[in-house]
Amino acid sequence: MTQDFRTFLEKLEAAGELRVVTAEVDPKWEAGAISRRGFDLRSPAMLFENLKGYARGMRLAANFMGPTRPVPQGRLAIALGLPKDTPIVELIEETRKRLRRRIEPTRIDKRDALCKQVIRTGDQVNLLEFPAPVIHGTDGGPYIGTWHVNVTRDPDNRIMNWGMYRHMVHDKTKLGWWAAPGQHGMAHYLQKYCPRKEPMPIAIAIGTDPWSAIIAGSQVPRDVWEAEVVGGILGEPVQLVPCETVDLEVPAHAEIVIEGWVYPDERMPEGEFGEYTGYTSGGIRPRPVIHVSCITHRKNPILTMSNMGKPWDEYHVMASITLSALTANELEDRGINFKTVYSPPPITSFIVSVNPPYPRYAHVLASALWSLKAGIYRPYIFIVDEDVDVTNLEDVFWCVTTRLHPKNGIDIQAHTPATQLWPFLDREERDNFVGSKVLFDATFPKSWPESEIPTIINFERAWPEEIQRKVLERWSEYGLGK
Ligand SMILES: Cc1cc2nc3c(=O)[nH]c(=O)nc-3n(C[C@H](O)[C@H](O)[C@H](O)COP(=O)(O)O)c2cc1C
Ligand SMILES: [Mn+2]
Repeated sequence: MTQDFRTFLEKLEAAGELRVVTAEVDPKWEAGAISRRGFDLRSPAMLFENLKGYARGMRLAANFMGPTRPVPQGRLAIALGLPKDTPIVELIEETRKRLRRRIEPTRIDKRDALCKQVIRTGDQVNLLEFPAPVIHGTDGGPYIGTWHVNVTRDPDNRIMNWGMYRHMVHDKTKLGWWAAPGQHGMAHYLQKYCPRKEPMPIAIAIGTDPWSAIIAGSQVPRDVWEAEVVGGILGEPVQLVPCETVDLEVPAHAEIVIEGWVYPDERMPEGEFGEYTGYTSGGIRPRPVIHVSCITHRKNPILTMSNMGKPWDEYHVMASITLSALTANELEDRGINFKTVYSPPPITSFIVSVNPPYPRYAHVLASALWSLKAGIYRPYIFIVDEDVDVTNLEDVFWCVTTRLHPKNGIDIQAHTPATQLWPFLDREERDNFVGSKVLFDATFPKSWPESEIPTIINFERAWPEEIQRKVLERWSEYGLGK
């Protein structure tokens, strides 16, 4: 099976989850608005084939990770090879299992790499050939990179890293870039290139198999090469091919590969951009620049876009599963007790169910969570008792608004790291990357004797077992339906 984006589109089509749009669509605003409306209606994924102002053969895919019914993460389930209606908890468990497996990538010959069907270097480089969408009506420009694999390399240990950071098009040969502090790509690697006064090589692989992009956009721990994680998820080695102008490797069958260099001290204004929090992201600011040295692509390339905003969007669909799974595995590795972890959209929180082994255990969980790379940017933590289904937000809200002691159950941590994207930050906090975090402990206190814990009034708990059994057995007799 070819590891590529088109194979995934075929799977979506087979499941009735894709439509080819042949009507002319303007990549400026119109495509974004169609896609956003599609989220609201839970419409199929979209492949736009006729883009206003662009050559025939240039295509744009949207909503391929958009929300579905009845389970929002149905397209991620399809990417896992599971039924579309697989429950959220099962998706997290399956992802946890596959994340534990690592398979080394293989290298294939350049002649066999579909991403090399067309190669443009030097004067031939022109980013404006591609139908980069101006997605939201509030965006500062066209974004060619909103769903892809960013490849960079640690200059010290030479380990390659995959991430996903948004890319605005500045002009024919320059891209913008935004990365939160704490991500490898910028804060970690670029900082290492600064004192050396050397440019940092970078490659952007757009339109890969779905898992390469999903894992690139997930908070995989530092120095774990995402290519090996993707191999584990797919159950086969990821196929890589070397770039043309930078010493990096990319998924061989990507639709489009952009290669380039980041000069440590250069900045250009980047933004505004609609973000996964469901808001604009806090303005136009000077941010790093990529000088493109080469573009390679498949014939009739498909540009992929994500359309972030108020839940649901693609980031919510994938990260609600991968963030939850990565975090659960890390807690398990540290020997921390918990039942289920879920990061619901807009993935600014964790909800954890647990039977606390001793009083104030919620603090152990919160400190562990906030110390994880996957936890730095989750400012809200909700700890609930084991009976609560963390993927059912009505259940969670019931618990939080009944068991959370308004004074004793809330703990605030001030002066913590923050991303500029948090809508609640004031200007000074945003400029200094400083914020606060809060723990809501909605478990009944472990210090209470059993007899003082209120009994839950639901079918399973408030009636004797023999009555429950009797009612279930006689249900059809009552004439109340199945
Ligand atoms: C669609 C999508 C867009 C994203 N855009 C950005 C971005 O612009 N900047 C950023 O810092 N993180 C962004 N992220 C999150 C990072 O990809 C994620 O934190 C990942 O861990 C980064 O990889 P790294 O840890 O190897 O640096 C995005 C994620 C997704 C799924
Ligand atoms: Mn990484």
